[in-house]
Amino acid sequence: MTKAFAIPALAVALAAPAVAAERYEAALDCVPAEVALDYTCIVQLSRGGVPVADAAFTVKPDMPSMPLAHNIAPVPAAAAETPGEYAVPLTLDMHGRWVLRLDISAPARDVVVIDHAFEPE
Ligand SMILES: [Cu+2]
Repeated sequence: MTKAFAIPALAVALAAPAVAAERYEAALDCVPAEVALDYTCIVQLSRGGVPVADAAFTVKPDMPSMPLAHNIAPVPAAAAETPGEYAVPLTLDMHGRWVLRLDISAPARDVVVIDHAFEPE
């Protein structure tokens, strides 16, 4: 009985280094706030399909179609209640297609870019 439990635990321990080498993945869900061009976004951060809790990152929006037109400062992400979910309040300059650059500093450095169309609702 004890051995049956010990084997899965060992398998997880051996798999850990492989997971650590994988890139982060991010899913994005943004809801327009009451003020025009304000959005409340939730980022789901994962690595190897596993939610990443206790991450530190900023989100910088930019418009690929309008180089140098916008200069929005990076917004720090705040951990939400669900592990792996982060709240990011964004105030944009206009509607349209934006690219969000996630600059992740912890638990491991990485950059993830998300393409997203922000439209009025
Ligand atoms: Cu623009």
